[in-house]
Amino acid sequence: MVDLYPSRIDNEPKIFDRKDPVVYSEGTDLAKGPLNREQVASYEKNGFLLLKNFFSTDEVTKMTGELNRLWDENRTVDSPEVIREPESDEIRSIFDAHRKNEEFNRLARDPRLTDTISQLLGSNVYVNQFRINFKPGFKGKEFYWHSDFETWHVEDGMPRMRAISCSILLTDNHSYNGPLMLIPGSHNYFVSCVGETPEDNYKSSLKKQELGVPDNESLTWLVEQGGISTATGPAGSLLLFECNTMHGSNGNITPLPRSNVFFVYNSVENALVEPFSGLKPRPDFIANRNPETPVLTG
Ligand code: AKG
Repeated sequence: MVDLYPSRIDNEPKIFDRKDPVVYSEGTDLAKGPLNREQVASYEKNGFLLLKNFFSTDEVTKMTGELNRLWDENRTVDSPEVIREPESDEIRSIFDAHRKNEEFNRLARDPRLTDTISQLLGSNVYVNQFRINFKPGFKGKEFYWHSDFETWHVEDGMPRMRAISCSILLTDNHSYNGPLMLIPGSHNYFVSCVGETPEDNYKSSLKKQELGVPDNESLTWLVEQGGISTATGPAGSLLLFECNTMHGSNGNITPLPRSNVFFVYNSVENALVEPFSGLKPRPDFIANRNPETPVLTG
């Protein structure tokens, strides 16, 4: 397959124009919702959309209960799905919990999410990845700037930009406890990064990403074009962001934890192929290579 978005190949970083639509539905399919015209236009322009108070207080209480349970259960568990902070044993992320946890499994199939993503991606969708990012008070470390698509393309073989992350805020995300920062409009450009991907890069990159991150000049250019937005809001808010939107977050030195869950939905028409790095694919708990067992819509 032709590599439309080559990265980690050249010695010099480059910026390419996006070659894919941002919103795939058209006409009556697009108009039937759930998002209204203004919301779709805002998502298309900025590469993300924040829907404050999307989930009810009861729903947030249930999800938070599960989150705390997963945190306690995995505190000392040595499992590949549980990623720890680079300089401590605190949990940084838990992957794939939606396959075993009833509440997150139900949520992954919630039509309020899947219908919205199908509306934007113009097809049925499946869960390509699920992760919880804990950012505990005092100790939660940063996530450096990156486009998820760059990694998913190079390391997982995602062919086109046709995937969306749904991030559910499970604690209040303030300007000061490490909320997600996004560069509006950055989804329209692909930053081709430098560096060669080693085998099993994910074992270090999920703790601290050093490859597949943009160079300072490209990042400065993107920020000059679009500025920086922060996705702040109360627990229960929903952030949708396009797979190529440049984003990152600072560490959390406040006492207030910041925990968010992420469902990544991919179009069934964009199933993963061989990684463009030429290396073996990352494990299934990071990238689902089997859309036939979808969490689906229609
Ligand atoms: C990632 O997990 O790839 C992120 O960029 C999340 C950053 C965050 O949780 O602040």
